[in-house]
Amino acid sequence: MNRDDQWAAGRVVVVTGATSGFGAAFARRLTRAGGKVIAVGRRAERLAALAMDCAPGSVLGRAVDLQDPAAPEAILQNLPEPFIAIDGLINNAGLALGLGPAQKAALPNWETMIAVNVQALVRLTHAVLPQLVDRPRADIINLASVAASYPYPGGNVYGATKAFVRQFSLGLRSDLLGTRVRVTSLEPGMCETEFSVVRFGGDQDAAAKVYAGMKPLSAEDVADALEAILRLPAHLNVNTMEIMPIQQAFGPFAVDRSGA
Ligand code: 8X3
Repeated sequence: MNRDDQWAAGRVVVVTGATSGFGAAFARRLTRAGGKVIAVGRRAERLAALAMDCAPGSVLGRAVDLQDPAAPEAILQNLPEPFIAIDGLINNAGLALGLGPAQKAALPNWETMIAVNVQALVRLTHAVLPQLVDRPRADIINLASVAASYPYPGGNVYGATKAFVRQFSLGLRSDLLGTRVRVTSLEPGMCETEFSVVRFGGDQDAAAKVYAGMKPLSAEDVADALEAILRLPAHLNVNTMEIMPIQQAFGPFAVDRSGA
């Protein structure tokens, strides 16, 4: 086995949002390469299906709702021996709710995005960090978004939560100087997963329109990016990585020309 093939071998990685999309793809990728995954998600049956799909004994499912303040404890307590030495945390769980203007948004949608994308992420990171700093090598990969850096109409609180994730990741880099913990803010653009179905409250047609006539990223593409980051030598930290489909780019500034 050469050095590159060992990028996940023997590692124990917590992956949140593992029941679908990026999270499930990350879990499959890590376990295929010899890693062990503590897979976190709300739906126990999906976690069981994921475990069946991966190498026997390589996935430990933790069915918890990350909005519960007790979630980190529930994830980390009584870990069986093969999963004790956590050396990776992939904070992937997150969601967008709504794409309407801020002045018409439902406040509960904003609160849920903040609870999952920000609050739950910092809680779990806080709980896992003391273990990571003791490892000879460890990684935190936080799933932000291109929406962290580029505002777009209707992105309001979603983009703001992802800007938090990006800045929190960079802040962690500052604080973790002197440890062997690498931190990356991974920032995908348009990707066809359940993301848009959730954003539009289950409206499949509205979700499909988002990707009409273009080729979005897939969860496997984002797993490729994750693998590329983790394969890099341990002394090299990717601070941020933005990826977009080639058919997505930036627009001009919007101007209101309804009269000066
Ligand atoms: C979502 C990326 O470009 O669909 O995180 O807003 S985009």
